[in-house]
Amino acid sequence: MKVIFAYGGQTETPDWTIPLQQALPEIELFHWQPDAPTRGAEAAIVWNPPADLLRQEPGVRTLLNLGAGVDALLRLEGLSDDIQVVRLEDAGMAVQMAEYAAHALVRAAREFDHYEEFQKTAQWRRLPDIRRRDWPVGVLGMGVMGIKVAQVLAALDYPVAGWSRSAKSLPGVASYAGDEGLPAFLARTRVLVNTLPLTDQTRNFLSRETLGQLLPGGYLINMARGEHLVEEDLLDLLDSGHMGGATLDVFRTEPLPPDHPFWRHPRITVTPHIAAASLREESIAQIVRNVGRLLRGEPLSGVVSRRRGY
Ligand code: NDP
Ligand code: OXD
Repeated sequence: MKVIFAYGGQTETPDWTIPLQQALPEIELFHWQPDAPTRGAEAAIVWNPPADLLRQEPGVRTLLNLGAGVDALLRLEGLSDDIQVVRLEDAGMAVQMAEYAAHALVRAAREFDHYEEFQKTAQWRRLPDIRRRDWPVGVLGMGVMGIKVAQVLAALDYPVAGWSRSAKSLPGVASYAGDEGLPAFLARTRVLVNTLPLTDQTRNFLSRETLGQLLPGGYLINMARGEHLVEEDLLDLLDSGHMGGATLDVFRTEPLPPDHPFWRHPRITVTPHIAAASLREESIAQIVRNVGRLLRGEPLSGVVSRRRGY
């Protein structure tokens, strides 16, 4: 079986292809090259593939994504319904997402920004102790990422709830589900952590309407996709004082343009889409297992539902 490797339009990524080829001697792995003749690939291993991938290789019937989110992949030109899209499951990312959320939450709740300021003027000054019950956390999306985030924050003794399409049963984490569960979930939440996939249902989800229902002093941690957030609504809610701050890892336009107001906003922290990186060894191991299943005609793990969009 021939498999094409296309990583963000780059033609050389030996770090990944050499171990993949070594682990899978039964496949012929080749790099995508712009304007190359069709090689007859049946599967493709991709991250941000070039738009003409499927035109160049029309025989591809399986796309193995080197990331968890498949929103960009589902917009790929020529993606017919009979092509299966497969994502990475965890691959070392969930614990990093949890770490990122924990860092942002603890920094806000324990007021570490203030202590940083005090240090600049050598002030030995103690702020009032916090009460965890004043910082209830709500995790949007209780999949591979959301569950780990919720578990880690609950282990720090913050009151934690999760919201997803279907209800979950997780010790120490309250579960809210579907449209019916949303108002109560938002009304008990101060720190909202987003781990939803980007779909037609979740685009622009973080808006005046939803963020406006958070407890006063609300705080947003967006680690999922920039298109979830209506940017002007967040800025308005920060200006009005309803929201206390935000930590944002993902943006509608990446890289975030230098003149974007988020860069200089005193209560917004920006990071460059680094909440979690798929770990090379674990990712390669997952791809190898799935290609093995493909060769044996078995169902793959991590297949995306085209109907749900995740
Ligand atoms: P999963 O598919 O495992 O989980 C998705 C969760 O979202 C599920 O709990 C699902 O509910 C819930 N959900 C989906 N649609 C809705 C909806 N309309 N209403 C309510 N709940 C909904 O995804 P992952 O946890 O693996 O990844 C989540 C996202 O995290 C990725 O799509 C990606 O965008 C982002 N990500 C960002 C990274 C970064 O570095 N910034 C790194 C890795 C991922 P149910 O359980 O009922 O199906
Ligand atoms: C992913 C990401 O979806 O890094 O894996 O955002």
